[in-house]
Amino acid sequence: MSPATDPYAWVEAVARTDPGRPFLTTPAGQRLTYAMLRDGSGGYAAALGACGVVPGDRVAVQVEKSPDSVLLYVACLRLGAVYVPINTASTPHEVDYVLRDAEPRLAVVRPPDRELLAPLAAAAGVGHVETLGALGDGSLTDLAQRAPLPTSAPAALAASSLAAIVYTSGTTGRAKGAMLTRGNLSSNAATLATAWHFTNRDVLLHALPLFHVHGLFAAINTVLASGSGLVLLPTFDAAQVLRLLPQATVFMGVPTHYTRLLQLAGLDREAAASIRLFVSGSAPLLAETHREFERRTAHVIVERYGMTETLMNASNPYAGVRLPGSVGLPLPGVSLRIVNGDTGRVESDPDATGHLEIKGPNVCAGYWRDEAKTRREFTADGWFRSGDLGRIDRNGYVYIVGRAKDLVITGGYNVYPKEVEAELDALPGVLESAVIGLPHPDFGEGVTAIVVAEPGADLSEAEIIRSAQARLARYKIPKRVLIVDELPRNTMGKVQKNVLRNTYAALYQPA
Ligand code: MLC
Ligand code: AMP
Repeated sequence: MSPATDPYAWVEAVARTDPGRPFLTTPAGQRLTYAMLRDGSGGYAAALGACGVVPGDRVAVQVEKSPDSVLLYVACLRLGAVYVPINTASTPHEVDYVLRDAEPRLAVVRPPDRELLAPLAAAAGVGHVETLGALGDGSLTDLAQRAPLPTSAPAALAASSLAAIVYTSGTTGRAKGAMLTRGNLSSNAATLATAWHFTNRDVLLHALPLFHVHGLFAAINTVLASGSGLVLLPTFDAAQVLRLLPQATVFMGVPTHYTRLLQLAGLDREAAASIRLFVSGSAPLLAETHREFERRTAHVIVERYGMTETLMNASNPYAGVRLPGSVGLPLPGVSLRIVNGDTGRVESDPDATGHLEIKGPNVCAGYWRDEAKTRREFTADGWFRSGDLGRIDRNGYVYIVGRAKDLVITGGYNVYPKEVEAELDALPGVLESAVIGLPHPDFGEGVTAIVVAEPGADLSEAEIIRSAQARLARYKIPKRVLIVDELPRNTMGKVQKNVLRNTYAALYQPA
């Protein structure tokens, strides 16, 4: 790992000492060395400067994954601008919320979206809207090519300065921006590079989206921290991943990636022979997937545990026992504790189940412009309340056993039922709804809505899904909507989601 401790300084250090070192390749034949990463990000940094972006300004980005989108991210690191990634599936309604909340100086969008999003951006007070296309086309690229390259090295930025705001929905249904500092990014990436034995000979096969902490920080920053390279795929396509495994040494994915790979007959020892490390995270990896993957490839997947607000917290060991069903040991420098939900006391008994709390240099600085939520989610002594229920065994292995937060994780994406219920309840003819996650063979959990119609209303599943699509990103749309006469309630009148989950547990299971 490079001695520098800043995510952009890693780039400069490798570009200076080993400029021709490969950084990124694509199946289409694009190639970037570390020198090209430095210069290309310099071009985009100059383009940002031309739009008036200065350190601390937010840059909101909703673009397709491409080498240029990586250059844009690194340009923000280089300039000290705050990168605000937006899911490419987010609807204009959802983008509007982020623009109003983050108040970016600049929004970078896909070329065809400009017409639709520019008026929203203007109404939200965003000064500039530029475009970046999947092929490196667009007005921001034009600016980057015209702007003179910076001649001096970028100023050093404090570890405490903001590097990114990543929006994550919450139990209230409104998305909140987790404020991640340069120190959060660099400490976590350096820790992962060491824990996972990255060297500059590694090549990461990158099939994750770039708008979440998994694909962006756990993957890209760990590559930067170790001066290694990556093969960048625009999306996850199981057959393509299988074909390209021989070009790589590391693969990181969500459990759905692994279950889809397992469906391919060609996944065997030979196909995975060049890989030294498979990592899974963002959602629970079923022990049976873990075992089946080992049977087919002789590789034991390293499962790890992370969150938007904390980056990576725990990982099964590189050298040592990788336990199926456990997310491993707290990463060096990260502390995890279990707190009893009734007494509020820290559990000292190994194996006691309770609320998982996290402390360390990986934990975010709080929520953007939301002190009340920041106060709620952190304890007085500075621990972050994860909202996950867990236990830690006597050997220090951490198990996620459930969630205190009402959350569905589908294919590695978080969906907060409250947000979906609010949209469904607003539809004409809907009296009330309950959104739950049910076991799903592909996505792990399938978002499912149980809906009660207003008296006399004629609701159909297809119509409800169609109406919701106008407002919510497609991964949040219920895979099924079941229309019922009433929702089960306890004596306090609270909807019993556990009863619904039990009643419909087999909904997505093959007959
Ligand atoms: C796509 N769809 C999903 C979905 N992804 N629905 C539910 N859950 C998902 N995750 C929808 C599509 O919009 C489409 O709907 C339909 O499902 C079929 O699409 P698909 O072609 O099968 O989906 P695909 O493009 O292949 O995407 C599936 C996927 C993708 C698993 C490859 O979702 C993915 O890359 N997930 C990774 C998420 C991730 O990076 N999470 C990290 C979060 S960070 P329709 O209606 O159009 O037919 C974090 C912290 C940590 O959690 O610890 O890492
Ligand atoms: P996000 O807010 O999208 O970053 O999602 C974070 C949540 O994903 C965590 O709070 C956990 O609930 C879940 N998660 C991440 N990794 C794992 C894992 N390996 N096993 C179980 N849950 C996980």
